[in-house]
Amino acid sequence: MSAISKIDLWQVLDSRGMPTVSARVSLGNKSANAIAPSGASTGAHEALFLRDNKESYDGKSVSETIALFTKEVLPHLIGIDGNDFAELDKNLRNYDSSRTFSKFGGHIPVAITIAAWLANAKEKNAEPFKVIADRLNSTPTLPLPMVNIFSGGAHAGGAIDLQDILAVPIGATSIEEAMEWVWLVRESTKSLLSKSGHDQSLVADEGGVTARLQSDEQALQFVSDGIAKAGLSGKVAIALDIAATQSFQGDHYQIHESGNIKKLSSEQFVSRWGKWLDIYPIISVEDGAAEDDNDGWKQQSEYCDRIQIIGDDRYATQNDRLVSGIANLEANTILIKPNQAGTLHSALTALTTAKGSNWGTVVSARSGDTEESWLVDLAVGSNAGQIKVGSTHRSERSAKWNRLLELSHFATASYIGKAALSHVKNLNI
Ligand code: 2PG
Ligand code: MG
Repeated sequence: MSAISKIDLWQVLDSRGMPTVSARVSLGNKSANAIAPSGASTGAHEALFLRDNKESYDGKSVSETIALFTKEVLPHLIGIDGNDFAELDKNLRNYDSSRTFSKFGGHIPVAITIAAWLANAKEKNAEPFKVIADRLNSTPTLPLPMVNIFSGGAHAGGAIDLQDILAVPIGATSIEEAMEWVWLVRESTKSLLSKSGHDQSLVADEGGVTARLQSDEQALQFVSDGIAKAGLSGKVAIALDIAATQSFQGDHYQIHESGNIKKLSSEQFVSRWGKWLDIYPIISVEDGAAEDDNDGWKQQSEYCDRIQIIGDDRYATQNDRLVSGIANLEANTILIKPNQAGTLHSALTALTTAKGSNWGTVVSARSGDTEESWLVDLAVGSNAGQIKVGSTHRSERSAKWNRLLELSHFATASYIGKAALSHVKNLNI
């Protein structure tokens, strides 16, 4: 037992300059900080990020919720065993019992529970990943990275509809080689875009390249050509985050092509990207249908043998939503974002359920992230297999890759590589 002796909460800024919360949890004479990330393409089922909607920071501040939480909840958390993630989760939910933490928001509980884990590691004089590995009884493993190359959607002012086109270095045998390969793909894609007259002086929210193109498929072609130009065909594959919830208009999807708006039925929307699987080296599709479009999810399940079908908004790192997805055989992989769940314990519960059903797990950052790198320790310690933190560019992204490279340098764990995709029977490459 290691009782929480103090918790401090204060307002800081994330990578998009948006106010967020930082927590410091003290266990005995050890303390650690954690900052809550936030998304742009948030789903209806995830824990809320509540902003004050007052004058401060043009309505975006979080200081009022912090003050309210500090008054109403914090005193009740003092004395709780900070090593007991489940107990901390239970106590936090006592004061905000809705699944989405609608009273105080999920940003405060996630910052507190992550900080408690990190303080716990300091107390034990152990690396944070080791604490997670011991907790889950798992073998620490360096994950296969999924790296953003081209951004669109909510991460790039709607340059194209697709949110992310990512590179997956399936042929690399070390994390060092994997990082160099995806870096080369980004450079060659950028140079192809530049040569075609698309200004490349700016980067998107997650550090990816972007351009206002005629269609999603044109962007896909650029990345595919970028892989070939880098001499990495067959060694680097493509993953898509379609973020379909963003294109869904209640009963149809709306996309842009050659300057025109097109309305697509659920069936047409899924078939549209389904055809790309025969043309491009796509091995993974995230949120290929909107979060509550059950027909779309049923239709895309036919691709489970060829690619990873990942649920992000669909499951929102919520265990019960995942359990139904597993029962429906509608996908084979879950994205794990701690702030969607609202607490570390809940995120680990979903991750454990997924692994227990031979589903893939991809630990993911948010588009509004921070300079912290605990996400890597979470992925390594839980043997998640895969990690997605955006591009190689921008410090909040490189902070995570650099932690991964640090763990590799000190031979902390072995690199999983392509084996992370062993839950897909006949990989589409
Ligand atoms: C996603 C994430 C990260 P956001 O959709 O997977 O890329 O984006 O944080 O905006 O939800
Ligand atoms: Mg997503």
